[in-house]
Amino acid sequence: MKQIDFQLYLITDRKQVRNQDLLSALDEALEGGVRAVQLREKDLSDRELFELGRALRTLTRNHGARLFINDRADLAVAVEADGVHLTQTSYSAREARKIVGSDRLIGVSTHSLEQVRKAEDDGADFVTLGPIFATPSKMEYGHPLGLPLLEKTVRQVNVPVFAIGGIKKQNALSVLDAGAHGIALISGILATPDLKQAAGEFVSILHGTHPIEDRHAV
Ligand code: 3NM
Repeated sequence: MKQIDFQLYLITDRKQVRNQDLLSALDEALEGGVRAVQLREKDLSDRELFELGRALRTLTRNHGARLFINDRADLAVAVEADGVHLTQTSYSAREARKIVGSDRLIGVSTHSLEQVRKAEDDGADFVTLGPIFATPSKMEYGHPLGLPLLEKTVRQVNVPVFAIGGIKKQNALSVLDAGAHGIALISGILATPDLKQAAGEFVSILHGTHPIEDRHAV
C-alpha cells in the first residue's frame, strides 16, 4: 500500500469562496499549509475543468502539494494530477487504475464500512468516510455517521481513512482520536475570511501544536 503523505485534504467549491476567485483562494490555503487539493466543480464543462485543472496543477506543484481530480480519471491524467478521487457513482478503483496507472493515487468517497471494504478490495489508496458530522448541504450527503462508526471502521480496514463532513477546528481532534488518518473539508477553510490562517490552524491541530485546542474538551 502506498504512503499517503498528507493529512489535510481541501476540496474545492468555488461558490463558497468569498471576495476572490478560486485560484487565489487556493493559493492562500496552500500558503497556510494545505498539502492536497481535490478539484471538484461538478457544473463546469470539460474544457473549463481542464483549464482550471492545469492552472491548479501549476499552483499545487509550486507549493509541493498533491492534486486530485474528482471523478475524472481521464482529466487527472490529462492535467498530470497526482490522482483521481472517485465517488460511489464512478467506475470502481479497479477500473480507474487501468486509466491512471500504478503510480497515481486513487481516493474513493465512502459512506459506510461496506463501501470502505469494497474500495480497499478494489485497490483504492485512501478513502474519505462521511459525513461524520452534519454538513451545511445535509440533503446531498445524508445523515451524519458519527464518531463511533468512524472508529469502528478504521479498526477493521487498512486503507487510510479521511474523515469528511462538517469538520471544523473544534472537532478535528476528535476524528483523529477516533483513528482517522486525516481530515477532508470544504467550508472549514474555503468559506472563511482568512484562508491562510484557517489552514494554518488546522495544520497545527493536526501536528498537535495548536495553542487553544484542548484534546479532552472536544
Ligand atoms: N463529501 P464541509 S460531505 C464533498 O460525506 C463532501 O462524502 C461528503 O463539506 C461525504 O467540509 C462533503 O463544508 C461536504 O462539511 C464537505
